[in-house]
Amino acid sequence: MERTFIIIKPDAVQRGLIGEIIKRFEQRGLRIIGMKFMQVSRELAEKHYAVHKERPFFNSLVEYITASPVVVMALEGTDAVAAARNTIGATKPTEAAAGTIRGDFGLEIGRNLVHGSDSPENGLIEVANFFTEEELVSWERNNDPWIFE
Ligand code: IDP
Ligand code: MG
Repeated sequence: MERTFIIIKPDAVQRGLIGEIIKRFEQRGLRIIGMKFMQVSRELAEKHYAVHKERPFFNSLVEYITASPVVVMALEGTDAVAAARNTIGATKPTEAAAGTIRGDFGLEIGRNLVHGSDSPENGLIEVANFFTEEELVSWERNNDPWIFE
């Protein structure tokens, strides 16, 4: 089953949106296999956002993601990467569709509330960057057959 990695970013945590955001992934049918509340170190932030290292916003991005605690999640499901990104919405919140997390709660690209992996390969890499194997739980939900055909 495909995996994706989610960060409920500092702005969403500060704004009391943790439950609201978890709810949306849960109701989408994605299965939580890992979740924790944590402070991201500068080192881990730079690793996570390494592809953006040369971008002008890299420093502010690292500042943003390390500014206060986050909730990280590993999710599993059918096309989990695409499903999660559709639930999150476009990178620029003013361009994100209403009904998405960014479209419902955000205005600025540097305060866009949530991270979601952009490919199945990166989903696996990012989950491994933030979780140990012992922190991930392999389990079956009773309603899995009613969500995964
Ligand atoms: P994504 O989060 O939708 O996958 P990416 O292009 O991977 O978007 O960018 C990673 C994060 O970097 C974005 O979520 C946003 O927080 C930040 N970001 C992207 N582009 C800009 C920009 O032009 N200015 C400031 N921050 C940006
Ligand atoms: Mg991205």
